[in-house]
Amino acid sequence: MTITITAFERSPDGGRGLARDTRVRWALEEAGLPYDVRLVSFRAMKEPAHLALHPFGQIPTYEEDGLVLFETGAIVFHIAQHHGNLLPADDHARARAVTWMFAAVNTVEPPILELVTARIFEGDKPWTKERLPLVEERVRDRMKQLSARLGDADWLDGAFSAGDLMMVSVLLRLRPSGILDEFPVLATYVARGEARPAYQRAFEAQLAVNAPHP
Ligand code: GTB
Repeated sequence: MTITITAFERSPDGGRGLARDTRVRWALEEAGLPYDVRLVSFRAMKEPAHLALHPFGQIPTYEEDGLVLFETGAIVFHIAQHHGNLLPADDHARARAVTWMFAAVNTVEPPILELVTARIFEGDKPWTKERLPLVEERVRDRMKQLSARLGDADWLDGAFSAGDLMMVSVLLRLRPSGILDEFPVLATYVARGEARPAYQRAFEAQLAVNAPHP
């Protein structure tokens, strides 16, 4: 079985873990699965060969034995279902871990992406000064709720799961705004995720792609 994923040839963050191939690499590392990476340029992403894999012309994609997947939630779920220890065996615990995966991409990630858009892509618009505080408040509301739920637990529901992998990955995107650090429970949770050896390997592999070549 050969697994191939796609990633940015040059990531805008210099390969510092923010592009979404990181979460797929992390899941593969947690599952102990070797994988190949095909690097794609922004131009190649919009060409027919890549669009055949990803209808929206994005990274990452996942190929395994004729199976082609896109959407990181679906990819991580597939990896977790078939390999490794990312989903509990108990039926109810498994359903709850999957619930956290959905919560990460469906409830927590949208306001964070809205914030990234407001800060970075719309930062120079005249209305951003008024809009930004509203967007930030929506993010803070979610963080308060998530922080209250996590409390002093290490992970969202018992042992580390694909739900935590997705949630930590989503929260990482918030760090550059400074808002993550306003919530020590969540900042510590993210740091706990980053400290996992599998995350470290994924991060280093992505960074290596983007390191300046001599
Ligand atoms: N919902 C999809 C998923 O989860 O798989 C979203 C995939 C997606 O947004 N992919 C982005 C992409 O291909 C890369 S991750 N963008 C190119 C395009 O749409 O043309 C988003 C991302 C990019 C860069 C940084 N960064 O450098 O900080 C962070 C996150």
